[in-house]
Amino acid sequence: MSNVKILAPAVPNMPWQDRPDNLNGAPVWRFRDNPVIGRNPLKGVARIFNSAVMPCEGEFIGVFRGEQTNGIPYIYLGRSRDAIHWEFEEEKIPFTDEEGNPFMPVYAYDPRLVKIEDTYYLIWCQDFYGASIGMARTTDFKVFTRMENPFIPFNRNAVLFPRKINGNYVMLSRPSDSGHTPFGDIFLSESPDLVYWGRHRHVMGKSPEWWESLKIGGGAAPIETTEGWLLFYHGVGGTCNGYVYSIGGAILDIDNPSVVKYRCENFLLTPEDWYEERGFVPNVTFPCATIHDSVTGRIAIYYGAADTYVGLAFTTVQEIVEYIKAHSVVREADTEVGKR
Ligand code: BMA
Repeated sequence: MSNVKILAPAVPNMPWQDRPDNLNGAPVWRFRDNPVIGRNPLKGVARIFNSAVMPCEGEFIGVFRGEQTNGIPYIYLGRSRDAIHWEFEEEKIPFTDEEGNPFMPVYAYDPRLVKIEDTYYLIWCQDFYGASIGMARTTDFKVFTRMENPFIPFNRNAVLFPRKINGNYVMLSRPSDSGHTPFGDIFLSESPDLVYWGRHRHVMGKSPEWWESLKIGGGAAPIETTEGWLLFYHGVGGTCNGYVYSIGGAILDIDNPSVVKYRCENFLLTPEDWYEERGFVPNVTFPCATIHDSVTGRIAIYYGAADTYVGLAFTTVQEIVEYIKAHSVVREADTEVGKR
Protein backbone atom coordinates (compact mmCIF):
# COMPACT_ATOMS: atom_id res chain seq x y z
CA MET A 1 0.00 0.00 0.00
CA SER A 2 1.29 3.44 -0.81
CA ASN A 3 2.20 5.65 2.10
CA VAL A 4 -0.76 6.88 4.09
CA LYS A 5 -0.37 10.43 5.38
CA ILE A 6 -2.00 12.35 8.19
CA LEU A 7 -3.24 15.72 6.96
CA ALA A 8 -2.75 17.81 10.10
CA PRO A 9 0.02 19.84 11.74
CA ALA A 10 3.25 18.22 12.95
CA VAL A 11 3.52 17.48 16.68
CA PRO A 12 7.20 16.53 17.13
CA ASN A 13 7.01 16.34 20.94
CA MET A 14 4.04 13.96 21.09
CA PRO A 15 4.38 11.03 23.53
CA TRP A 16 5.70 7.83 22.00
CA GLN A 17 6.99 4.34 22.70
CA ASP A 18 8.04 1.88 19.99
CA ARG A 19 5.97 -1.14 19.14
CA PRO A 20 6.80 -4.18 21.30
CA ASP A 21 7.92 -7.41 19.57
CA ASN A 22 5.20 -9.63 21.01
CA LEU A 23 2.14 -7.94 19.49
CA ASN A 24 -0.08 -10.40 17.66
CA GLY A 25 -3.46 -8.63 17.37
CA ALA A 26 -4.22 -5.19 16.00
CA PRO A 27 -1.20 -2.84 15.74
CA VAL A 28 -2.15 -0.86 18.86
CA TRP A 29 0.11 -1.09 21.90
CA ARG A 30 -0.27 0.30 25.40
CA PHE A 31 2.03 2.83 27.06
CA ARG A 32 4.21 0.77 29.41
CA ASP A 33 3.57 3.10 32.38
CA ASN A 34 -0.21 3.13 32.06
CA PRO A 35 -2.37 4.42 33.58
CA VAL A 36 -1.19 7.97 32.99
CA ILE A 37 -3.72 9.34 35.51
CA GLY A 38 -4.41 7.40 38.69
CA ARG A 39 -7.03 7.61 41.42
CA ASN A 40 -7.69 10.72 43.56
CA PRO A 41 -5.80 13.01 41.13
CA LEU A 42 -6.87 16.24 42.80
CA LYS A 43 -8.71 17.53 45.83
CA GLY A 44 -12.38 16.62 45.74
CA VAL A 45 -11.99 14.39 42.65
CA ALA A 46 -11.93 10.62 43.06
CA ARG A 47 -11.29 9.61 39.46
CA ILE A 48 -10.37 11.13 36.10
CA PHE A 49 -11.21 9.22 32.89
CA ASN A 50 -12.86 9.67 29.45
CA SER A 51 -10.90 12.84 28.76
CA ALA A 52 -9.60 14.75 25.74
CA VAL A 53 -6.18 16.29 25.19
CA MET A 54 -4.50 18.16 22.34
CA PRO A 55 -1.35 20.10 21.46
CA CYS A 56 -1.37 23.79 22.36
CA GLU A 57 1.47 26.29 21.90
CA GLY A 58 4.23 23.68 22.01
CA GLU A 59 2.79 21.91 25.06
CA PHE A 60 -0.47 20.06 25.71
CA ILE A 61 -3.83 20.98 27.15
CA GLY A 62 -6.78 18.83 28.07
CA VAL A 63 -10.33 18.73 29.35
CA PHE A 64 -10.83 16.00 31.89
CA ARG A 65 -13.85 14.21 33.23
CA GLY A 66 -13.39 14.46 36.98
CA GLU A 67 -15.71 12.39 39.12
CA GLN A 68 -16.12 14.50 42.25
CA THR A 69 -16.29 12.93 45.67
CA ASN A 70 -20.06 13.50 45.60
CA GLY A 71 -20.15 11.23 42.54
CA ILE A 72 -21.13 13.97 40.09
CA PRO A 73 -18.90 14.37 37.02
CA TYR A 74 -17.60 17.72 35.89
CA ILE A 75 -14.92 19.02 33.52
CA TYR A 76 -11.50 20.18 34.72
CA LEU A 77 -8.69 21.80 32.75
CA GLY A 78 -5.22 20.26 32.73
CA ARG A 79 -1.87 21.20 31.22
CA SER A 80 1.20 19.13 30.46
CA ARG A 81 4.63 19.49 28.86
CA ASP A 82 4.79 15.86 27.70
CA ALA A 83 1.09 14.83 27.54
CA ILE A 84 1.81 12.20 30.23
CA HIS A 85 2.32 14.16 33.47
CA TRP A 86 -0.67 16.44 33.99
CA GLU A 87 -1.33 19.38 36.29
CA PHE A 88 -4.96 20.13 36.89
CA GLU A 89 -6.71 23.33 37.83
CA GLU A 90 -8.40 22.77 41.16
CA GLU A 91 -11.59 24.57 40.19
CA LYS A 92 -14.08 23.26 37.67
CA ILE A 93 -14.06 24.96 34.28
CA PRO A 94 -15.90 28.30 34.81
CA PHE A 95 -18.29 28.51 31.87
CA THR A 96 -20.09 31.74 31.07
CA ASP A 97 -23.05 32.21 28.77
CA GLU A 98 -23.06 34.48 25.70
CA GLU A 99 -23.99 37.44 27.97
CA GLY A 100 -21.01 36.76 30.27
CA ASN A 101 -23.06 35.34 33.16
CA PRO A 102 -21.74 32.27 34.99
CA PHE A 103 -23.08 28.97 33.69
CA MET A 104 -22.67 25.78 35.67
CA PRO A 105 -24.06 22.60 34.10
CA VAL A 106 -25.77 20.24 36.56
CA TYR A 107 -23.23 17.66 35.45
CA ALA A 108 -20.76 17.41 32.60
CA TYR A 109 -19.00 14.31 31.31
CA ASP A 110 -17.04 12.66 28.50
CA PRO A 111 -15.62 15.93 27.11
CA ARG A 112 -14.04 16.16 23.67
CA LEU A 113 -11.78 19.02 22.57
CA VAL A 114 -11.47 20.05 18.92
CA LYS A 115 -9.72 23.00 17.29
CA ILE A 116 -11.33 24.44 14.18
CA GLU A 117 -9.48 27.38 12.63
CA ASP A 118 -8.48 29.53 15.66
CA THR A 119 -11.11 28.38 18.14
CA TYR A 120 -11.16 25.43 20.54
CA TYR A 121 -14.52 23.73 21.07
CA LEU A 122 -15.51 21.62 24.05
CA ILE A 123 -18.31 19.13 23.49
CA TRP A 124 -19.67 17.04 26.36
CA CYS A 125 -22.72 15.31 27.79
CA GLN A 126 -24.87 17.41 30.13
CA ASP A 127 -28.37 17.70 31.48
CA PHE A 128 -30.83 19.39 29.12
CA TYR A 129 -34.04 17.99 30.61
CA GLY A 130 -32.25 14.67 30.22
CA ALA A 131 -28.82 13.72 28.95
CA SER A 132 -27.85 15.65 25.85
CA ILE A 133 -24.90 17.47 24.34
CA GLY A 134 -23.36 20.66 25.69
CA MET A 135 -20.90 22.82 23.80
CA ALA A 136 -18.59 25.77 24.56
CA ARG A 137 -15.82 27.66 22.79
CA THR A 138 -12.61 29.24 23.94
CA THR A 139 -9.61 30.87 22.33
CA ASP A 140 -7.47 31.32 25.46
CA PHE A 141 -8.57 28.59 27.93
CA LYS A 142 -9.57 31.35 30.34
CA VAL A 143 -12.97 32.39 29.01
CA PHE A 144 -15.21 29.47 28.09
CA THR A 145 -18.38 30.63 26.36
CA ARG A 146 -21.19 28.15 26.54
CA MET A 147 -23.00 27.84 23.20
CA GLU A 148 -26.44 26.60 22.20
CA ASN A 149 -27.08 22.94 22.95
CA PRO A 150 -26.83 21.33 19.51
CA PHE A 151 -29.36 18.55 20.04
CA ILE A 152 -32.49 17.75 22.02
CA PRO A 153 -32.30 14.85 24.52
CA PHE A 154 -31.32 12.11 24.61
CA ASN A 155 -27.87 12.08 23.09
CA ARG A 156 -24.31 11.28 24.13
CA ASN A 157 -20.85 10.92 22.63
CA ALA A 158 -20.67 13.94 20.36
CA VAL A 159 -17.51 15.08 18.63
CA LEU A 160 -16.79 17.65 15.93
CA PHE A 161 -14.71 17.05 12.83
CA PRO A 162 -11.59 19.25 12.96
CA ARG A 163 -12.56 21.27 9.90
CA LYS A 164 -15.63 22.28 7.94
CA ILE A 165 -16.67 19.86 5.20
CA ASN A 166 -18.39 21.29 2.13
CA GLY A 167 -18.71 24.61 3.97
CA ASN A 168 -20.42 23.26 7.10
CA TYR A 169 -19.35 22.20 10.57
CA VAL A 170 -19.94 18.48 11.04
CA MET A 171 -20.65 16.64 14.30
CA LEU A 172 -20.88 12.94 15.06
CA SER A 173 -23.24 11.96 17.86
CA ARG A 174 -25.03 8.97 19.34
CA PRO A 175 -28.74 9.41 20.12
CA SER A 176 -29.58 7.40 23.23
CA ASP A 177 -32.06 6.98 26.07
CA SER A 178 -32.14 8.38 29.59
CA GLY A 179 -30.41 5.38 31.14
CA HIS A 180 -27.57 3.09 30.23
CA THR A 181 -28.84 2.74 26.66
CA PRO A 182 -28.82 -0.83 25.33
CA PHE A 183 -28.76 0.41 21.69
CA GLY A 184 -27.15 3.12 19.60
CA ASP A 185 -25.69 4.05 16.22
CA ILE A 186 -23.42 6.90 15.15
CA PHE A 187 -25.12 9.74 13.27
CA LEU A 188 -23.77 12.88 11.63
CA SER A 189 -25.26 16.39 11.62
CA GLU A 190 -24.21 19.54 9.78
CA SER A 191 -24.37 23.20 10.73
CA PRO A 192 -23.46 26.43 8.94
CA ASP A 193 -22.99 28.31 12.22
CA LEU A 194 -22.77 25.84 15.16
CA VAL A 195 -26.29 26.92 16.20
CA TYR A 196 -28.64 25.32 13.68
CA TRP A 197 -28.04 21.62 13.06
CA GLY A 198 -29.57 19.53 10.30
CA ARG A 199 -28.96 17.31 7.24
CA HIS A 200 -28.76 14.42 9.73
CA ARG A 201 -27.27 11.22 8.33
CA HIS A 202 -26.74 7.73 9.66
CA VAL A 203 -23.03 6.88 9.61
CA MET A 204 -22.77 3.37 11.07
CA GLY A 205 -24.57 1.06 13.46
CA LYS A 206 -23.83 -1.82 15.76
CA SER A 207 -22.59 -4.89 13.92
CA PRO A 208 -22.97 -8.67 14.12
CA GLU A 209 -19.44 -8.88 15.58
CA TRP A 210 -20.06 -9.63 19.23
CA TRP A 211 -17.68 -6.99 20.61
CA GLU A 212 -19.90 -4.24 19.12
CA SER A 213 -23.23 -6.03 18.88
CA LEU A 214 -25.07 -3.83 21.42
CA LYS A 215 -24.15 -0.26 20.52
CA ILE A 216 -21.39 1.97 19.24
CA GLY A 217 -20.48 5.63 19.81
CA GLY A 218 -18.10 8.23 18.47
CA GLY A 219 -14.77 8.56 20.21
CA ALA A 220 -11.83 10.75 19.27
CA ALA A 221 -12.21 13.55 16.73
CA PRO A 222 -11.71 11.98 13.28
CA ILE A 223 -8.17 12.29 11.90
CA GLU A 224 -7.87 13.53 8.32
CA THR A 225 -5.70 11.18 6.23
CA THR A 226 -5.05 10.56 2.57
CA GLU A 227 -7.32 7.47 2.85
CA GLY A 228 -10.25 9.32 4.46
CA TRP A 229 -11.29 10.25 8.01
CA LEU A 230 -9.76 7.81 10.46
CA LEU A 231 -12.22 7.28 13.32
CA PHE A 232 -11.49 5.56 16.62
CA TYR A 233 -14.85 4.80 18.23
CA HIS A 234 -16.18 2.63 21.03
CA GLY A 235 -18.11 -0.59 20.48
CA VAL A 236 -20.09 -2.32 23.20
CA GLY A 237 -20.95 -5.97 23.66
CA GLY A 238 -23.20 -7.40 26.37
CA THR A 239 -22.27 -10.22 28.72
CA CYS A 240 -24.00 -11.83 31.70
CA ASN A 241 -21.84 -9.51 33.82
CA GLY A 242 -22.67 -6.30 31.96
CA TYR A 243 -21.33 -4.20 29.11
CA VAL A 244 -17.78 -4.46 27.71
CA TYR A 245 -16.41 -1.37 25.93
CA SER A 246 -13.72 -1.87 23.28
CA ILE A 247 -12.05 0.47 20.80
CA GLY A 248 -12.90 0.06 17.12
CA GLY A 249 -11.66 1.69 13.92
CA ALA A 250 -13.25 2.87 10.67
CA ILE A 251 -12.37 5.11 7.75
CA LEU A 252 -15.02 7.54 6.49
CA ASP A 253 -15.22 9.16 3.07
CA ILE A 254 -13.36 12.46 3.09
CA ASP A 255 -16.05 14.56 1.36
CA ASN A 256 -19.09 12.59 2.43
CA PRO A 257 -18.28 11.18 5.87
CA SER A 258 -21.64 9.49 6.39
CA VAL A 259 -20.26 6.88 3.98
CA VAL A 260 -17.99 4.29 5.63
CA LYS A 261 -15.18 3.18 3.30
CA TYR A 262 -13.61 0.62 5.63
CA ARG A 263 -14.66 -0.74 9.00
CA CYS A 264 -12.56 -3.16 11.00
CA GLU A 265 -14.42 -6.30 12.03
CA ASN A 266 -12.03 -6.82 14.99
CA PHE A 267 -11.63 -4.55 17.99
CA LEU A 268 -8.39 -2.59 18.02
CA LEU A 269 -8.10 -2.65 21.81
CA THR A 270 -10.24 -4.41 24.42
CA PRO A 271 -10.03 -4.49 28.24
CA GLU A 272 -7.25 -6.83 29.29
CA ASP A 273 -4.89 -4.94 31.59
CA TRP A 274 -5.70 -4.48 35.31
CA TYR A 275 -6.63 -0.79 35.00
CA GLU A 276 -9.10 -1.62 32.19
CA GLU A 277 -10.65 -4.67 33.83
CA ARG A 278 -10.84 -3.38 37.39
CA GLY A 279 -12.30 -0.10 38.60
CA PHE A 280 -15.53 1.78 39.16
CA VAL A 281 -17.01 0.19 36.02
CA PRO A 282 -14.99 -2.88 34.99
CA ASN A 283 -14.11 -3.69 31.39
CA VAL A 284 -14.24 -0.27 29.78
CA THR A 285 -11.84 1.20 27.23
CA PHE A 286 -13.34 4.46 25.95
CA PRO A 287 -11.38 6.61 23.45
CA CYS A 288 -11.92 10.38 23.58
CA ALA A 289 -8.88 11.89 21.84
CA THR A 290 -5.74 11.33 19.82
CA ILE A 291 -2.52 13.26 19.46
CA HIS A 292 -1.01 12.65 16.04
CA ASP A 293 2.06 13.78 14.15
CA SER A 294 1.85 14.19 10.39
CA VAL A 295 5.63 13.92 9.89
CA THR A 296 6.12 10.50 11.51
CA GLY A 297 2.54 9.23 11.19
CA ARG A 298 2.51 8.42 14.90
CA ILE A 299 -0.80 8.36 16.76
CA ALA A 300 -1.37 8.35 20.54
CA ILE A 301 -4.86 7.32 21.61
CA TYR A 302 -6.17 8.66 24.96
CA TYR A 303 -8.83 6.46 26.47
CA GLY A 304 -10.74 6.15 29.69
CA ALA A 305 -10.15 2.85 31.48
CA ALA A 306 -12.75 1.23 33.76
CA ASP A 307 -14.37 4.65 34.41
CA THR A 308 -11.42 5.22 36.76
CA TYR A 309 -8.16 5.90 34.90
CA VAL A 310 -6.75 7.47 31.74
CA GLY A 311 -4.76 5.13 29.50
CA LEU A 312 -2.57 5.83 26.51
CA ALA A 313 -1.95 3.56 23.51
CA PHE A 314 0.04 3.96 20.32
CA THR A 315 -0.19 3.09 16.65
CA THR A 316 0.92 4.57 13.33
CA VAL A 317 -1.34 5.76 10.57
CA GLN A 318 0.24 3.35 8.08
CA GLU A 319 -0.14 0.27 10.30
CA ILE A 320 -3.65 1.04 11.52
CA VAL A 321 -5.03 1.92 8.09
CA GLU A 322 -3.51 -1.26 6.62
CA TYR A 323 -5.02 -3.33 9.45
CA ILE A 324 -8.48 -1.74 9.14
CA LYS A 325 -8.46 -2.27 5.36
CA ALA A 326 -7.22 -5.86 5.66
CA HIS A 327 -10.03 -6.70 8.12
CA SER A 328 -12.72 -4.48 6.68
CA VAL A 329 -16.33 -5.59 6.51
CA VAL A 330 -18.74 -2.90 5.35
CA ARG A 331 -22.44 -3.60 5.13
CA GLU A 332 -25.22 -1.77 3.33
CA ALA A 333 -26.02 0.43 6.36
CA ASP A 334 -22.39 1.59 6.34
CA THR A 335 -21.99 2.37 2.65
CA GLU A 336 -25.31 4.15 2.00
CA VAL A 337 -25.41 7.94 2.38
CA GLY A 338 -27.49 7.42 5.51
CA LYS A 339 -30.73 9.14 4.47
CA ARG A 340 -34.09 7.39 4.42
C1 BMA B 1 -21.39 5.17 28.99
C2 BMA B 1 -20.90 6.57 29.37
C3 BMA B 1 -19.42 6.57 29.62
C4 BMA B 1 -18.96 5.40 30.45
C5 BMA B 1 -19.56 4.10 29.97
C6 BMA B 1 -19.20 2.92 30.83
O1 BMA B 1 -22.78 5.13 28.92
O2 BMA B 1 -21.57 6.98 30.52
O3 BMA B 1 -19.10 7.74 30.28
O4 BMA B 1 -17.55 5.31 30.37
O5 BMA B 1 -20.96 4.23 29.93
O6 BMA B 1 -19.67 3.09 32.15
